[in-house]
Amino acid sequence: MAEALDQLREQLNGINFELLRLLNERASIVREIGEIKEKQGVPKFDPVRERAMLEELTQVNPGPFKDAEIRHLFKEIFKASLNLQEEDHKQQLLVSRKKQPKNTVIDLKGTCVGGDTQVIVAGPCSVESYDQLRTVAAALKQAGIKIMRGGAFKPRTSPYDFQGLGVEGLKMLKEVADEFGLITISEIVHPDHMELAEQYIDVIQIGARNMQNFELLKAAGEAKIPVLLKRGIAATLEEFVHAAEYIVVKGNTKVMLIERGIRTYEKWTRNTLDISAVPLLKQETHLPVMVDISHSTGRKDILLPCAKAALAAGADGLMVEVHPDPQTALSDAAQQLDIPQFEQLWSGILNSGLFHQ
Ligand code: PRE
Ligand code: MN
Repeated sequence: MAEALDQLREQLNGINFELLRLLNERASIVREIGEIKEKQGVPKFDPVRERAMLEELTQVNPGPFKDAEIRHLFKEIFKASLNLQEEDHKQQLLVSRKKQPKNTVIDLKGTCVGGDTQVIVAGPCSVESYDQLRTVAAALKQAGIKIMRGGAFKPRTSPYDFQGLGVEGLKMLKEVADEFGLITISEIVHPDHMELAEQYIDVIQIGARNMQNFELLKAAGEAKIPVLLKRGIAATLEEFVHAAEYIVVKGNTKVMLIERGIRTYEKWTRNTLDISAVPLLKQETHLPVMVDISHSTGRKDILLPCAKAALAAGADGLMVEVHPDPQTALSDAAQQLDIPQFEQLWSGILNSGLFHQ
């Protein structure tokens, strides 16, 4: 008995190998057909041809497989064959790893993002005063941190909330950054403001609410300085990656992505930090990927574990909001760290062994 079973299995093994060989031989021919169809500009999917083949096969089917099973099996083969043809000619996005296997590394005045080292971007939610900016800038400088954020144009949920200092805010950022030798990031909300950005800041941020503002993305694609693109509050990774493509296709290849939490039913955090976005974006694109631990959580008490998770997942950088006196902040008061809290977070990050400078 046992011997018969072994023998039958041995026979099946042989058939499996034969089927495997035949399936792949078929696939090679399918590929050649795909090439011809591509040249002729005709659709790869040919339901008439598929139906004709199924008809022929069921007509000569000797069993024991029923016609329905033969149809099912061959439909799977056709589906896989079609996938192969489409895969061969799929237009690869410029931002995709398939198009460019090597990481894009962005050099910000000597500080590289997307290479072997990580960066941290810190600063207030909004630019409010020279005093405020100088206090933060001094703390960053002291900590050896090079990149400062600060919002001048604030797209707020309510029109009655503080809307930012506008151009004045950008000028203040530049003055203080020059004084302390820092690199600056600030959000731009209007396509006409790209030259203004080039004049006063080092990196243009496109905010979450504008991730699919296509005219703004196109304008950022024509700008001469790098862009930090935030993931929209309800954007899929597919939409996020395509938003980045809008910028890159216009010629600006210096794009960094930043996961900033997505809207879910969870209320204990402001948004839900989608950690899986980090390895997925690193895998599917060649762009630097950062994580905004402040806006994703909206809290101050879980920043270190979230920062560690982001770094462990492969993030190229972190963003965190810091304000000299968060209670009086004109925006995002609840989530901004004061300077001692920030210093504590920073030493936790440095001691984690996950941050390489
Ligand atoms: C093939 C693949 C996809 C089409 O939908 C129909 C048939 C197949 O696998 O047999 C091959 C093919 O492209 C073709 O015969 O035109
Ligand atoms: Mn903010």
